[in-house]
Amino acid sequence: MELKHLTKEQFIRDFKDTLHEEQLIKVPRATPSELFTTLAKLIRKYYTDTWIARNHKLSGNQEKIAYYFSIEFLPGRMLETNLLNLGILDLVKEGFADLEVDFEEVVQAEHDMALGNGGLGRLAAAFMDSLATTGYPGFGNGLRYQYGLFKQRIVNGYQVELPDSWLGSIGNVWEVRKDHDVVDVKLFGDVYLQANEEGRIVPVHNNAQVLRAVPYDVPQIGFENNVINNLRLWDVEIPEEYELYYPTLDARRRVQDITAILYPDDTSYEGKELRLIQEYFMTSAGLQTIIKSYLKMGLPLEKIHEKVSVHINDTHPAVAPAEFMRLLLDEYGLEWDAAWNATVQTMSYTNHTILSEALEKWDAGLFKHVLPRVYQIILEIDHRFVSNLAQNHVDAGLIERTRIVKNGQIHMANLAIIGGHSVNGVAKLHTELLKEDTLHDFYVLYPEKFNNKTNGIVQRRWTQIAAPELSQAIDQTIGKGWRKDIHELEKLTAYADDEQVLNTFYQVKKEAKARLAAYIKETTGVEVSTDAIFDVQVKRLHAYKRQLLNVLHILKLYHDLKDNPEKNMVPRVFIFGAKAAPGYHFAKSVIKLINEIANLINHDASLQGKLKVVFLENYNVSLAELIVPAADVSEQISLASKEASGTSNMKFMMTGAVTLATLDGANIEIKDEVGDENIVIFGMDKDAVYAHYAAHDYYSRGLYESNPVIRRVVDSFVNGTISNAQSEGAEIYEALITHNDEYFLLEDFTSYVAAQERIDALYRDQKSWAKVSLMNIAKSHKFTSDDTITEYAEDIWNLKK
Ligand code: 26V
Repeated sequence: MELKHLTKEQFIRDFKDTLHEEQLIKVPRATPSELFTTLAKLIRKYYTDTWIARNHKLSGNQEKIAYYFSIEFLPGRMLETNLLNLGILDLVKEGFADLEVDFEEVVQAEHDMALGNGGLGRLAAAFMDSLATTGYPGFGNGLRYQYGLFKQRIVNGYQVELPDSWLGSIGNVWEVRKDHDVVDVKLFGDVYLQANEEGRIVPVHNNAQVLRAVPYDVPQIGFENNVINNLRLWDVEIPEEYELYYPTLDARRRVQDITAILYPDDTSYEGKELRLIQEYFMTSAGLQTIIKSYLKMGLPLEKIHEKVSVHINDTHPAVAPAEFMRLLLDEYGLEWDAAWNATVQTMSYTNHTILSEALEKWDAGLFKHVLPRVYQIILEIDHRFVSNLAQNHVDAGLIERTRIVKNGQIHMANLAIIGGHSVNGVAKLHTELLKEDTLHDFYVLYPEKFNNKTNGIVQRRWTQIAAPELSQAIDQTIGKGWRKDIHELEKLTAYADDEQVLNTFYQVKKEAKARLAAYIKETTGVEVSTDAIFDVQVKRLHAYKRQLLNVLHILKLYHDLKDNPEKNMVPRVFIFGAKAAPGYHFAKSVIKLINEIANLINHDASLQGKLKVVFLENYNVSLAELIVPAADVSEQISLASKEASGTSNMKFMMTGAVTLATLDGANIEIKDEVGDENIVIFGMDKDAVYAHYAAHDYYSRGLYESNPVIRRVVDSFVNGTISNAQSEGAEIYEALITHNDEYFLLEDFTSYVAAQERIDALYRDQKSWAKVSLMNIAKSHKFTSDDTITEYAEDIWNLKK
């Protein structure tokens, strides 16, 4: 179906027909959910031919394909993105207006697809969009969890987690189940080696548990280019022929558990058997299908790397090199050297955190029990790695530090690096730190494997969809070309002193703030003024991200205002959104404290509305779309060196917030783009942080005792200032003083306060503020994931459009 020629009238007819056929009703009676399902079904009809054509073309052309393996994908809602990318978003909105249907209500009937925790999963989803938009053949491979990231409720100030049953009664309207592509995955059992008829030594795998992997494809529609790629998500089923092995409901449930939930923990690595099974299940299923479709081209397997790239997103799919070896050796009879060469050239790996605790290590006994044959192969890879280096007289200590299997553990990052040809970090500083610190030993061995790929965001979602008024203001200023070529945003720099333009953008921000203010009022009951600075920190709750530093500053402002109610300051609304991992005690205490401090401050009339604190529950992609365009200040205040990149920093910049940041992750590259005058930087840099580590000279109690401002703020956690949070307050006090403030909040506090004062001063001068804001929008095009993915495609995967 040629959507180019679709008219509003035709759309309305199609929509009414579909509603009639599918739901047997007319528009006025339909619920938002029925309207949503109907619209989704109609859109599917519109794009199906394009999707099929794309799949045919790719298999016919024999072009190289990249497969992005990720245990998380976090797309959020798909309806508006799909409509936008098909080029019919405005047409549908107009059609619905004619039908007197509230389009926004229909949008909200879609449940967020939240199969990810945070930045890593959102990045994977962004890459899917950008692969389709740039036209590269790139497919996603992941798990179809029954339950996504938990739904957060705040009860009495505490986080409570509820299951996110995102498939609900509608299911996933976009997916297509592909029964013809099922594969089997084997777990457990015993393996021994035996000579076959030809005298080849082959493994015999007895008593294995056989599971069926069933793929569901979710279309990834490129922006106005007729390209549709697949995101393939695997579900688990019991093969019919093995049903007798699962006679009880309990036994069946244990199988379903494999794809039941997304692990909600990004704070501590747990060597759980079920998680290992999840990782292996999606990796094995994906690799099996890849090999099968490669072989259909009639090409030799030892050259598979010429047509296939497999990308390992963080260590979760890092069993891939070993599983690929298993398939090539055991299932397809390749010799070791040919298989290893193909494997290394096929695989590549992205690291997403410098925290070495985050690199997965599996207990060798557990691994051997679950994956006996893969374990043997890993031992062999490790053995060859060690003896090869030893023959080349590599330092024994270096070999020991980089080998895969040691001290009863399997080091998955080591496998991903040794078994692949590329390792990348996600921002310049992060990649430098990997080279000089976290992965330094590998950098010594394989300098040529290391490269940087700074993260990016899908600018279309954060402007055209989340900020329609802003997008119109950009249209009016520089024309519509930026919607197709984001680099045209640079043209905005010519208007940095144009008062009329600045004023328009200032008003646009106000409108977004008004929308958020209404939501805040509705969900929390707190009234906030759009004349106040909207100061926003939204991201996972993590000690290293330092939400607590933000809290310390709020307490300082509170004390200042209590001392002097006439204090001259621009009113502030501090807005938080953050989920804590369910078992992360400290993070949950910070949430409780934010909520109690909000209670204290929001109910204190003596503050004259100069200070408000809001914690918005259940932060997710859809809520981000409401919050981000409404922010004046973007808080990116992690301890320098800890935030690999950050991506919300890019989203805020793109919608005209001023970044208040440490020199960490991609903040540094944002600063390089906008210049020192258009960003507010504070705190220690990475060298200062590392100097403390080297000298072991950080002493928070000293700062606390010598600085009365710090002392007063810290004391308010334990002296009764904050009600209903005694134990949490004591815990924070302990972390800061007794446990020596692991993330150096107290040292950065003073420069953070000064930076906040610079924000206050800048905001008073409306024109200067508007100029900084505009410059941020103008320079944000640097961070489009379309360009990031182009770099992956060209430098790592070697793809053609
Ligand atoms: C995991 C763990 C596990 C063990 C202990 C500490 C710890 C800390 C963080 C994590 C999360 C790692 C994966 C992740 O989500 N990384 C994020 O990836 C984003 C996309 O590249 C990036 O922008 C964020 O800076 C990075 O935190």
